[in-house]
Amino acid sequence: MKSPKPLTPQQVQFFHEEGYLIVPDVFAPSDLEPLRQKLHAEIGKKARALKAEGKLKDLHARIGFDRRLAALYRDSAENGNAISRHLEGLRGGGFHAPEMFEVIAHPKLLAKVASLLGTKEIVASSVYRIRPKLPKLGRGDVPWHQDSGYFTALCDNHLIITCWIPLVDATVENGCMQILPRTHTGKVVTHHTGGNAGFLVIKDENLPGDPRRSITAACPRGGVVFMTNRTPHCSTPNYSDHIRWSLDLRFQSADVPSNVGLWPKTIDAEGNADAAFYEKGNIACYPPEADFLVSSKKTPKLVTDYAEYARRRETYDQTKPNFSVVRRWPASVEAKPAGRKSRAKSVKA
Ligand SMILES: O=C(O)CCC(=O)C(=O)O
Repeated sequence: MKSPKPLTPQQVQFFHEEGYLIVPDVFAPSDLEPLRQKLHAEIGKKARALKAEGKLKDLHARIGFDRRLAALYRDSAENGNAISRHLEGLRGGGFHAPEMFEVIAHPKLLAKVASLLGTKEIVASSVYRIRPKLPKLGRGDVPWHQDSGYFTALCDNHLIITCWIPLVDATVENGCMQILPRTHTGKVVTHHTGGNAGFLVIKDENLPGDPRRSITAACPRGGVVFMTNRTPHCSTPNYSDHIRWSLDLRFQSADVPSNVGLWPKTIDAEGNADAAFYEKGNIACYPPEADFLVSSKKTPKLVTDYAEYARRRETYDQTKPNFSVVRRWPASVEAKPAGRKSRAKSVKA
Protein backbone atom coordinates (compact mmCIF):
# COMPACT_ATOMS: atom_id res chain seq x y z
CA MET A 1 0.00 0.00 0.00
CA LYS A 2 1.27 3.50 -0.88
CA SER A 3 2.08 5.56 2.18
CA PRO A 4 -0.67 8.08 2.77
CA LYS A 5 -0.04 11.65 1.73
CA PRO A 6 0.88 14.26 4.33
CA LEU A 7 -0.43 17.81 3.97
CA THR A 8 1.47 20.27 1.79
CA PRO A 9 3.49 23.03 3.51
CA GLN A 10 0.90 25.51 2.16
CA GLN A 11 -1.94 23.61 3.84
CA VAL A 12 -0.02 23.48 7.13
CA GLN A 13 0.68 27.21 6.94
CA PHE A 14 -3.00 27.93 6.18
CA PHE A 15 -4.05 25.88 9.23
CA HIS A 16 -1.70 27.72 11.58
CA GLU A 17 -2.67 31.15 10.23
CA GLU A 18 -6.41 30.63 9.92
CA GLY A 19 -7.04 28.19 12.76
CA TYR A 20 -8.74 25.68 10.48
CA LEU A 21 -8.27 23.74 7.25
CA ILE A 22 -10.82 21.92 5.11
CA VAL A 23 -9.41 19.00 3.10
CA PRO A 24 -12.15 17.61 0.83
CA ASP A 25 -10.56 14.24 0.01
CA VAL A 26 -8.82 12.72 3.04
CA PHE A 27 -10.85 9.51 2.74
CA ALA A 28 -12.33 7.61 -0.17
CA PRO A 29 -16.09 7.25 0.45
CA SER A 30 -15.50 3.48 0.80
CA ASP A 31 -13.16 4.11 3.80
CA LEU A 32 -16.14 5.42 5.80
CA GLU A 33 -18.64 2.83 4.60
CA PRO A 34 -17.92 0.21 7.33
CA LEU A 35 -18.66 2.82 10.04
CA ARG A 36 -21.83 4.02 8.30
CA GLN A 37 -23.02 0.41 8.02
CA LYS A 38 -22.10 -0.35 11.63
CA LEU A 39 -24.03 2.69 12.88
CA HIS A 40 -27.00 1.67 10.73
CA ALA A 41 -26.85 -1.88 12.14
CA GLU A 42 -26.57 -0.50 15.68
CA ILE A 43 -29.70 1.62 15.15
CA GLY A 44 -31.50 -1.57 14.05
CA LYS A 45 -30.25 -3.47 17.09
CA LYS A 46 -31.36 -0.76 19.50
CA ALA A 47 -34.73 -0.42 17.73
CA ARG A 48 -35.33 -4.19 17.97
CA ALA A 49 -34.48 -4.10 21.69
CA LEU A 50 -36.99 -1.26 22.21
CA LYS A 51 -39.61 -3.23 20.25
CA ALA A 52 -39.00 -6.28 22.44
CA GLU A 53 -39.66 -4.05 25.48
CA GLY A 54 -42.95 -2.97 23.89
CA LYS A 55 -41.77 0.64 23.49
CA LEU A 56 -41.69 0.75 19.69
CA LYS A 57 -43.90 -0.61 16.91
CA ASP A 58 -42.33 0.26 13.54
CA LEU A 59 -38.63 -0.54 13.06
CA HIS A 60 -38.50 1.52 9.84
CA ALA A 61 -36.15 -1.20 8.62
CA ARG A 62 -36.40 -0.23 4.95
CA ILE A 63 -35.25 3.35 5.49
CA GLY A 64 -31.56 4.05 4.81
CA PHE A 65 -28.85 5.36 7.12
CA ASP A 66 -29.48 9.01 6.19
CA ARG A 67 -33.10 8.98 7.37
CA ARG A 68 -33.94 6.02 9.60
CA LEU A 69 -33.14 7.54 13.00
CA ALA A 70 -35.21 10.62 12.08
CA ALA A 71 -38.22 8.36 11.33
CA LEU A 72 -37.79 6.55 14.66
CA TYR A 73 -37.55 9.92 16.41
CA ARG A 74 -40.72 11.20 14.72
CA ASP A 75 -42.62 8.18 16.12
CA SER A 76 -41.19 8.69 19.61
CA ALA A 77 -38.77 11.37 20.78
CA GLU A 78 -37.96 9.19 23.79
CA ASN A 79 -36.87 6.26 21.61
CA GLY A 80 -35.02 8.56 19.19
CA ASN A 81 -33.11 10.14 22.07
CA ALA A 82 -32.28 6.75 23.62
CA ILE A 83 -30.77 5.56 20.32
CA SER A 84 -28.93 8.85 19.68
CA ARG A 85 -27.48 8.87 23.19
CA HIS A 86 -26.25 5.31 22.75
CA LEU A 87 -24.44 6.20 19.51
CA GLU A 88 -23.01 9.55 20.44
CA GLY A 89 -19.95 8.16 22.20
CA LEU A 90 -20.43 9.98 25.49
CA ARG A 91 -19.17 8.53 28.74
CA GLY A 92 -21.36 5.92 30.38
CA GLY A 93 -21.31 3.00 28.00
CA GLY A 94 -21.26 5.01 24.79
CA PHE A 95 -20.81 3.30 21.48
CA HIS A 96 -17.45 2.06 20.31
CA ALA A 97 -16.64 -0.55 17.69
CA PRO A 98 -13.75 -1.72 15.52
CA GLU A 99 -15.25 0.29 12.64
CA MET A 100 -14.99 3.43 14.80
CA PHE A 101 -11.43 2.68 15.83
CA GLU A 102 -10.47 2.13 12.18
CA VAL A 103 -11.42 5.71 11.41
CA ILE A 104 -9.63 7.08 14.51
CA ALA A 105 -6.42 5.21 13.63
CA HIS A 106 -6.76 5.49 9.85
CA PRO A 107 -3.30 6.04 8.26
CA LYS A 108 -4.76 8.59 5.81
CA LEU A 109 -6.07 10.68 8.71
CA LEU A 110 -3.01 10.25 10.93
CA ALA A 111 -0.69 11.36 8.09
CA LYS A 112 -2.56 14.70 7.95
CA VAL A 113 -2.70 15.04 11.74
CA ALA A 114 1.07 14.37 11.91
CA SER A 115 1.66 17.22 9.44
CA LEU A 116 -0.30 19.63 11.63
CA LEU A 117 1.22 18.48 14.92
CA GLY A 118 4.73 18.26 13.45
CA THR A 119 5.24 14.82 14.99
CA LYS A 120 4.35 11.17 14.43
CA GLU A 121 4.09 10.62 18.22
CA ILE A 122 0.32 11.03 18.40
CA VAL A 123 -2.18 10.57 21.22
CA ALA A 124 -5.88 10.25 20.46
CA SER A 125 -8.54 11.14 22.94
CA SER A 126 -11.71 9.30 23.89
CA VAL A 127 -13.35 12.72 23.64
CA TYR A 128 -15.04 11.95 20.39
CA ARG A 129 -18.61 12.46 19.44
CA ILE A 130 -20.81 10.86 16.81
CA ARG A 131 -23.44 13.40 15.87
CA PRO A 132 -26.69 12.44 14.21
CA LYS A 133 -28.04 15.94 13.64
CA LEU A 134 -31.70 15.25 12.96
CA PRO A 135 -33.68 17.48 10.59
CA LYS A 136 -35.47 20.40 12.23
CA LEU A 137 -34.58 19.29 15.76
CA GLY A 138 -32.72 21.99 17.68
CA ARG A 139 -30.82 19.63 19.99
CA GLY A 140 -27.94 19.22 17.51
CA ASP A 141 -27.33 22.95 16.97
CA VAL A 142 -24.10 23.66 18.82
CA PRO A 143 -23.52 27.25 19.96
CA TRP A 144 -20.23 29.18 19.62
CA HIS A 145 -17.45 27.65 21.68
CA GLN A 146 -13.76 26.78 21.68
CA ASP A 147 -13.09 23.13 22.44
CA SER A 148 -10.65 24.32 25.13
CA GLY A 149 -13.68 25.68 26.97
CA TYR A 150 -14.36 22.05 27.90
CA PHE A 151 -10.75 21.15 28.75
CA THR A 152 -8.51 21.97 31.70
CA ALA A 153 -6.68 25.31 31.60
CA LEU A 154 -3.45 23.31 31.76
CA CYS A 155 -3.80 22.54 28.05
CA ASP A 156 -4.82 26.02 26.81
CA ASN A 157 -1.46 26.69 25.19
CA HIS A 158 -1.02 23.22 23.75
CA LEU A 159 -2.33 22.22 20.35
CA ILE A 160 -5.17 19.70 20.32
CA ILE A 161 -6.54 19.07 16.86
CA THR A 162 -10.22 18.49 16.26
CA CYS A 163 -10.95 16.49 13.11
CA TRP A 164 -14.58 16.99 12.11
CA ILE A 165 -15.58 14.22 9.72
CA PRO A 166 -18.94 14.24 7.95
CA LEU A 167 -20.49 10.86 7.13
CA VAL A 168 -22.80 12.54 4.60
CA ASP A 169 -22.02 15.68 2.58
CA ALA A 170 -22.22 18.54 5.12
CA THR A 171 -23.90 21.60 3.62
CA VAL A 172 -25.36 24.91 4.76
CA GLU A 173 -28.81 23.35 4.42
CA ASN A 174 -28.15 20.36 6.67
CA GLY A 175 -26.26 22.35 9.33
CA CYS A 176 -22.52 22.24 8.72
CA MET A 177 -20.21 24.23 10.99
CA GLN A 178 -19.38 27.94 11.04
CA ILE A 179 -15.82 28.87 11.99
CA LEU A 180 -14.35 32.20 13.09
CA PRO A 181 -10.97 32.32 11.33
CA ARG A 182 -7.75 33.96 12.57
CA THR A 183 -8.96 34.15 16.17
CA HIS A 184 -7.28 31.06 17.62
CA THR A 185 -4.02 32.48 18.97
CA GLY A 186 -5.44 34.46 21.90
CA LYS A 187 -6.78 33.30 25.24
CA VAL A 188 -9.57 30.88 25.89
CA VAL A 189 -12.44 33.36 26.20
CA THR A 190 -15.26 33.26 28.76
CA HIS A 191 -17.82 30.57 28.11
CA HIS A 192 -21.17 30.27 29.85
CA THR A 193 -23.10 27.16 30.76
CA GLY A 194 -26.74 26.78 29.75
CA GLY A 195 -26.35 27.02 25.96
CA ASN A 196 -28.65 25.05 23.68
CA ALA A 197 -29.08 21.41 24.85
CA GLY A 198 -26.68 21.97 27.76
CA PHE A 199 -23.71 23.00 25.61
CA LEU A 200 -21.24 25.68 26.67
CA VAL A 201 -21.69 28.96 24.82
CA ILE A 202 -19.54 32.00 24.05
CA LYS A 203 -21.80 35.04 24.06
CA ASP A 204 -21.40 37.34 21.06
CA GLU A 205 -19.77 40.03 23.20
CA ASN A 206 -17.10 37.55 24.32
CA LEU A 207 -16.27 36.19 20.85
CA PRO A 208 -12.71 37.03 19.85
CA GLY A 209 -13.91 38.31 16.47
CA ASP A 210 -16.95 39.48 14.55
CA PRO A 211 -19.30 36.51 13.94
CA ARG A 212 -20.27 38.12 10.61
CA ARG A 213 -16.75 37.24 9.44
CA SER A 214 -17.23 33.53 10.12
CA ILE A 215 -16.76 31.06 7.30
CA THR A 216 -19.15 28.26 6.37
CA ALA A 217 -17.34 24.94 6.70
CA ALA A 218 -19.25 22.91 4.09
CA CYS A 219 -17.41 19.63 3.57
CA PRO A 220 -18.13 16.62 1.35
CA ARG A 221 -18.20 13.04 2.63
CA GLY A 222 -14.57 11.89 2.60
CA GLY A 223 -13.38 15.34 3.65
CA VAL A 224 -12.20 16.55 7.06
CA VAL A 225 -12.44 19.94 8.76
CA PHE A 226 -9.37 20.40 10.97
CA MET A 227 -9.49 22.99 13.77
CA THR A 228 -7.42 23.98 16.79
CA ASN A 229 -8.72 23.75 20.35
CA ARG A 230 -8.97 27.57 20.48
CA THR A 231 -10.78 28.03 17.15
CA PRO A 232 -14.30 29.37 17.85
CA HIS A 233 -16.92 27.37 15.99
CA CYS A 234 -20.62 26.56 16.09
CA SER A 235 -23.11 24.68 13.96
CA THR A 236 -26.37 25.80 12.42
CA PRO A 237 -29.81 24.13 12.18
CA ASN A 238 -30.50 21.21 9.88
CA TYR A 239 -33.20 22.44 7.47
CA SER A 240 -32.84 19.44 5.15
CA ASP A 241 -34.92 16.24 5.05
CA HIS A 242 -32.03 13.97 6.09
CA ILE A 243 -29.69 13.46 9.02
CA ARG A 244 -26.38 15.30 9.06
CA TRP A 245 -24.19 12.50 10.40
CA SER A 246 -20.69 13.46 11.51
CA LEU A 247 -18.01 12.52 13.99
CA ASP A 248 -15.41 14.68 15.66
CA LEU A 249 -12.12 13.23 16.88
CA ARG A 250 -9.27 14.80 18.85
CA PHE A 251 -5.50 14.32 18.63
CA GLN A 252 -2.47 15.82 20.35
CA SER A 253 1.29 15.34 20.43
CA ALA A 254 2.45 12.69 22.89
CA ASP A 255 4.36 15.54 24.64
CA VAL A 256 1.09 17.21 25.67
CA PRO A 257 -0.27 16.16 29.09
CA SER A 258 -2.47 13.06 28.82
CA ASN A 259 -3.62 10.04 30.80
CA VAL A 260 -2.05 7.50 28.39
CA GLY A 261 -1.24 4.32 30.31
CA LEU A 262 -3.05 5.41 33.48
CA TRP A 263 -5.27 2.70 34.97
CA PRO A 264 -7.24 2.61 38.18
CA LYS A 265 -5.78 0.10 40.63
CA THR A 266 -9.14 -0.39 42.27
CA ILE A 267 -12.74 0.67 41.54
CA ASP A 268 -15.31 0.31 44.31
CA ALA A 269 -19.00 -0.54 43.84
CA GLU A 270 -19.87 3.18 43.45
CA GLY A 271 -17.25 3.66 40.72
CA ASN A 272 -14.70 5.44 42.93
CA ALA A 273 -11.19 4.62 41.76
CA ASP A 274 -8.11 4.87 43.97
CA ALA A 275 -6.83 8.34 44.82
CA ALA A 276 -3.63 7.97 42.75
CA PHE A 277 -5.72 7.39 39.62
CA TYR A 278 -7.50 10.72 40.07
CA GLU A 279 -4.36 12.61 41.14
CA LYS A 280 -2.26 11.40 38.22
CA GLY A 281 -5.15 11.75 35.77
CA ASN A 282 -5.52 15.41 36.73
CA ILE A 283 -2.80 16.32 34.27
CA ALA A 284 -4.81 15.13 31.24
CA CYS A 285 -6.48 17.78 29.04
CA TYR A 286 -9.86 16.11 29.71
CA PRO A 287 -9.46 13.78 32.70
CA PRO A 288 -12.89 12.09 32.55
CA GLU A 289 -12.02 10.23 29.34
CA ALA A 290 -9.20 7.88 28.31
CA ASP A 291 -6.35 8.94 26.02
CA PHE A 292 -4.42 6.39 23.98
CA LEU A 293 -1.34 6.32 21.74
CA VAL A 294 -2.29 5.88 18.05
CA SER A 295 1.00 6.51 16.26
CA SER A 296 4.60 6.21 17.42
CA LYS A 297 7.94 5.67 15.75
CA LYS A 298 9.72 5.66 19.12
CA THR A 299 7.54 3.06 20.86
CA PRO A 300 5.51 1.25 18.16
CA LYS A 301 4.80 -1.61 20.60
CA LEU A 302 2.79 0.74 22.80
CA VAL A 303 0.48 1.82 19.96
CA THR A 304 -3.04 0.93 20.99
CA ASP A 305 -5.08 -1.64 19.08
CA TYR A 306 -8.85 -1.94 19.12
CA ALA A 307 -8.97 -4.35 22.08
CA GLU A 308 -6.85 -2.05 24.23
CA TYR A 309 -8.78 1.03 23.17
CA ALA A 310 -12.07 -0.69 24.07
CA ARG A 311 -10.64 -1.79 27.43
CA ARG A 312 -9.50 1.75 28.23
CA ARG A 313 -12.83 3.31 27.25
CA GLU A 314 -14.81 0.76 29.25
CA THR A 315 -12.58 1.06 32.31
CA TYR A 316 -12.86 4.86 32.33
CA ASP A 317 -16.61 4.54 31.84
CA GLN A 318 -16.83 2.39 34.97
CA THR A 319 -15.09 4.97 37.14
CA LYS A 320 -16.77 8.06 38.54
CA PRO A 321 -15.71 10.89 36.23
CA ASN A 322 -12.94 13.13 37.39
CA PHE A 323 -14.22 16.64 36.78
CA SER A 324 -12.25 18.22 39.62
CA VAL A 325 -9.91 20.16 37.34
CA VAL A 326 -12.24 20.74 34.39
CA ARG A 327 -13.21 24.41 34.18
CA ARG A 328 -16.24 25.81 35.92
CA TRP A 329 -17.88 28.52 33.83
CA PRO A 330 -20.58 30.92 35.02
CA ALA A 331 -24.19 30.19 34.20
CA SER A 332 -25.72 32.24 31.43
CA VAL A 333 -28.11 34.83 32.86
CA GLU A 334 -30.43 34.32 29.89
CA ALA A 335 -30.48 30.57 30.39
CA LYS A 336 -31.01 30.49 34.16
CA PRO A 337 -33.39 32.50 36.35
CA ALA A 338 -31.65 35.61 37.74
CA GLY A 339 -30.15 35.19 41.20
CA ARG A 340 -28.89 31.66 40.58
CA LYS A 341 -25.16 31.60 41.03
CA SER A 342 -24.42 27.99 40.15
CA ARG A 343 -21.10 27.42 38.41
CA ALA A 344 -22.01 24.22 36.71
CA LYS A 345 -19.56 21.77 35.19
CA SER A 346 -19.91 20.78 31.56
CA VAL A 347 -19.43 17.47 29.82
CA LYS A 348 -17.71 17.96 26.45
CA ALA A 349 -20.33 18.99 23.89
O1 LIG B 1 -21.01 18.77 14.72
C1 LIG B 1 -21.42 19.86 15.15
O2 LIG B 1 -22.51 20.31 14.83
C2 LIG B 1 -20.57 20.65 16.11
C3 LIG B 1 -19.24 20.02 16.34
C4 LIG B 1 -18.43 20.67 17.39
O3 LIG B 1 -18.79 21.64 17.97
C5 LIG B 1 -17.13 20.09 17.73
O4 LIG B 1 -16.68 19.15 17.07
O5 LIG B 1 -16.50 20.59 18.70
